[in-house]
Amino acid sequence: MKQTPPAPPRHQTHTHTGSRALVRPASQPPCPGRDPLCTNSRGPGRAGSAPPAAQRPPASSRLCPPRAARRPGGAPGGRPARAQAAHPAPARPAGLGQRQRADCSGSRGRRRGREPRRRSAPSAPSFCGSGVGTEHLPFLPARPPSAERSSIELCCFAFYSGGREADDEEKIMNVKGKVILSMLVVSTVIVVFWEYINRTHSYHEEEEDIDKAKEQRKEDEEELQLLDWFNPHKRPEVVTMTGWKAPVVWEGTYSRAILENYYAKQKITVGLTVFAVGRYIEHYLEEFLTSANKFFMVGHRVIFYIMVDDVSRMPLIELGPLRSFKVFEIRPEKRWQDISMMRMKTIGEHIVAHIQHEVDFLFCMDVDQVFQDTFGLETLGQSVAQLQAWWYKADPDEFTYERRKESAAYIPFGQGDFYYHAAIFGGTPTQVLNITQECFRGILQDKKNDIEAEWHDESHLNKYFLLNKPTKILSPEYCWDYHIGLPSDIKLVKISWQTKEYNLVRNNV
Ligand code: UD2
Repeated sequence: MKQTPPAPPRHQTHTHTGSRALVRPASQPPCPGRDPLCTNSRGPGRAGSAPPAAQRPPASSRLCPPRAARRPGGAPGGRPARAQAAHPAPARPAGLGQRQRADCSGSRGRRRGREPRRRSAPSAPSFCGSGVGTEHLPFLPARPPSAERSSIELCCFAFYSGGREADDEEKIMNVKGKVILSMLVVSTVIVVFWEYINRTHSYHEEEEDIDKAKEQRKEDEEELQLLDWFNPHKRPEVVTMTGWKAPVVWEGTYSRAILENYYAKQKITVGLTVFAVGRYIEHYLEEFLTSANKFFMVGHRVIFYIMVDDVSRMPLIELGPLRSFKVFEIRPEKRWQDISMMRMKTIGEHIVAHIQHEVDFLFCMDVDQVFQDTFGLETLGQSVAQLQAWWYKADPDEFTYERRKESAAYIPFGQGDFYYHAAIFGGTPTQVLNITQECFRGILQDKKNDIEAEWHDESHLNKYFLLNKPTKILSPEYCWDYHIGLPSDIKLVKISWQTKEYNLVRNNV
């Protein structure tokens, strides 16, 4: 099945989507009229422009509907600007209407100024706007004050009354408003606190899960060592075991059947990062991915992490079952040396951001190479290094290590185990994170000191593996250059170098 590359999961996009989801619609009209609680007491008209009493329904029918019907979105009209100013943007929990009621005292003040104290002052407290205010009263049929009060009171807690009784009621309503407001504040605090507790809890749980997985992987690794998957004596003509007892995997030294049986229970996922910037996309990427699809961890779940500087130029690739890929757009550096070195930074960032949760093992490879045969389970380990094809028989003093003391990659003569190739390295996400972070630290230090290691990221990688011995080493069969020829110890080439056409693919040579 042809798979088209998905849109690169740019962080901005996620962030944008996320924040959009959080944003409340700009205007949520609570209900028509100026006040959400007294909505249809006035209808859409402005204050002071109420229809004559004859045209209006009797007072009882002007009672506010049940609160639910007056909640945001219930009717057209929208909340007037003034009301919005009194209730700024933050989303509120249930009980919004009550809060609004408490805030409505603003309209009361204004009203008070226009009406004689005798009539309006007591009436306003919890009036919630202009619905049944003093301006209405002249249009009301004449009724005894008590009847007037009781009917209007039902509506919006507003009523017309004179004297001390009304003053008392105003006070009561003020107190009620304050109580409701306090309850709202307390409940908001509780909700926020609850959310915080929940988040912290799930974060710790996640951390614990990761620790458990790490522990489990370590146990698995130890268990694996007891299995008879590796026999160093099968290839006596080459180095198959390091001084620190790490296996050097050559064709013929491992039993893939034992490993398949062992990993069948584990259901592992293996990641593979590859970078193609500039002309490396057209020149190498398709062949690399097509061959990786065919030979990399066949029968196991694989995620290809493809870093390009232009996603629109991604080749269409046909992936087999259990294979998926993620494409990321990265910023291209001007110099090829920086493109190569900055991979360390980018890989580290992606491990932290998501890869650590997605795979059990991770490999990082150059793009200018092609898989030729199965690159399988025998390559998996905590930290895996690759022997450089041109140097695997040489004496360490001949290696092209960085020899200048000023560089962070410096390795003095007389030291060194192997010359490792930066075109392939891997391990568990934690170990690869450490590798990339340490190498990038060295690269940055060199930049600060105005020095660049002779073989760039590869020099820093060699320094890293000198100080932190790899737990597994791959023979040059895993990354062979046919320009060397085909000596008898190279039994089966798993990956081969592409011809280096630097003048065609690099921006600067
Ligand atoms: C050698 C090493 C390589 C690295 C480099 C540092 C081999 C096969 N590889 O590679 O691992 O240590 O030396 O000097 O010997 N890239 C781009 N666009 C560019 C430049 C680089 O995508 O314009 C990426 C690409 O994935 C490439 C990798 O960086 O495979 C390394 O660059 P290179 O292959 O040009 O460097 P090379 O062959 O000297």
